[in-house]
Amino acid sequence: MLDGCVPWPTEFADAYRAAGHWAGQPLDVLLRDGARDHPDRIALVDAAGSRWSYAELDARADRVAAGLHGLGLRAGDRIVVQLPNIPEFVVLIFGLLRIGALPVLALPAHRESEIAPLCELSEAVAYVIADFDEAGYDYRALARSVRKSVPSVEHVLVVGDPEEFTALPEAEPIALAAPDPGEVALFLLSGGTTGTPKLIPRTHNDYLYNARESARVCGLGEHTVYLVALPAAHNFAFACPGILGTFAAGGTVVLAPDPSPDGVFPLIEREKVTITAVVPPVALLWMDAAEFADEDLSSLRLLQVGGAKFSAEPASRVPEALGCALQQVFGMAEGLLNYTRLDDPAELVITTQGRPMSGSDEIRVVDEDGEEVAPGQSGELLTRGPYTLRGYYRAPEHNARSFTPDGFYRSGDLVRVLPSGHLVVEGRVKDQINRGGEKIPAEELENHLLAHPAVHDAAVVGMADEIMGERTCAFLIVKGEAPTLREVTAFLRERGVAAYKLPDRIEVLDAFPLTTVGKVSKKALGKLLETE
Ligand code: OOB
Repeated sequence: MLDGCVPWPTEFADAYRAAGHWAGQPLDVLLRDGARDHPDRIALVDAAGSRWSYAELDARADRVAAGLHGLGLRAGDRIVVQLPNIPEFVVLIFGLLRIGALPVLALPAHRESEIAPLCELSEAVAYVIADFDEAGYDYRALARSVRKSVPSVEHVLVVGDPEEFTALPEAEPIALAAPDPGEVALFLLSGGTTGTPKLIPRTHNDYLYNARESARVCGLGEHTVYLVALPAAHNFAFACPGILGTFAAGGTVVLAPDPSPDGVFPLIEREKVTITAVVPPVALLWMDAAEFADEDLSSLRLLQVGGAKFSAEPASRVPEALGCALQQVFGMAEGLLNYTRLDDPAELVITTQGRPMSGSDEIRVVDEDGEEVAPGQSGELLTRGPYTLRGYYRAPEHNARSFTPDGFYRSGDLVRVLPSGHLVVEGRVKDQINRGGEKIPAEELENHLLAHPAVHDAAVVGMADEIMGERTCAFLIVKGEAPTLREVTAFLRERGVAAYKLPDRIEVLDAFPLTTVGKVSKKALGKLLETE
């Protein structure tokens, strides 16, 4: 495996192959096979209504692959991709897979403080952006500063007006060697808990299994019309089953620019969408909006909800409010996926976050000492399996903490396992805030806050919120006059911090409560918010 990655031990790799999980094919077969078996079927539709058949998409991916090769991109090169939900995202990913170059999937919301470290860590040779996003943000300005601070970035490729940069290149298709299926195909971003980004290597074998098995578990088929409402680059929308799973099933992918009911409902009606995936706050919004909507949503069969805990009460209202079934999904970019099944009793679908996708997923629930808890008791979820990473990219010290010696990933999630094998997520032990599915590593935000001249110390915690699940509160110890929330967020924006990571509230204290070993007690800080 690529230098800086941790491979599965041989006996595990052999077992996953023997079980048929690892097919020994490049991820790219998802499009190649579709173009061969049903060339004229529609693979992709954008918000404006443009359509590409499997054959057309395949041909365009070949042309982009040749164009990228012509620019000098080669197998093993890392390319940071930051695109909205546009057809070029799909074309580019397959183009990169065909030359064996490795996409690093950033989110459209990321800004300089996320993109620059990402380019640095991956030693990216290229950075791909759109000219503008829906709200008019100009990514070329971001690219200018990234290029200045990260010398490895030779090419900035732009979908739209490139200005001084390069347009996404296309050329006559060329013959290219197929990549080794055991190798890394792409990198996903971890939600993270530390001050620096973590990259998750996903191999052809493991991600192909992730997509195909998700498609099977979620009942996808050739009549599936999957709506991409979340960012396409997020694992959930990309491969759980998402875009890749829909291609695996020979269905149609429809791209929505954003998840607002105004944007999405007309698309559901126009394209007769059958399935989509959202985070809990979006599900709540859709349920409220559906009551007054004129659009016909009756094509919708399944709403997948995940990324953060979806409470039982709204979960129970989904079928009535949206006229479709609910599936709860508890997943992570690191690998493990839990799905409630289509034939599960309603009680399990409403009150659990699903059970592991694969029979080869191994689950352990442990207490603070790492000892397995009694069945049904709550503890930290550890996992190992055919599509769960064995280590983050180039992060040996972090890996020593995030994995057990026998290769289990420490998820940082508190769960309890029911006799049926279904998991209930009860909380978390990792220092991260989950703001409606968007993950904020506490340490990273604290480091940015500490850079403010009036901040002596900072500790961020989540505060319960009915819609978002959690919002972010920054506790500060200040030097001199305390800054206002407005000043703090303006300062963070100036530093290039993504908008979703900005604190919703600040509280100034004289001192932080400490634990018995003298660390800042986030538990006690959380209690301060509860007792209001
Ligand atoms: C998904 O992936 P990530 O990498 O953005 O975040 C993973 C973390 C989990 O460790 C857990 O803390 C939280 O997000 N989470 C949930 C959850 N789904 C994810 N917490 C409670 N209930 C749920 N249903 O978020 C992700 C990846 C693939 C599919 C779905 C979600």
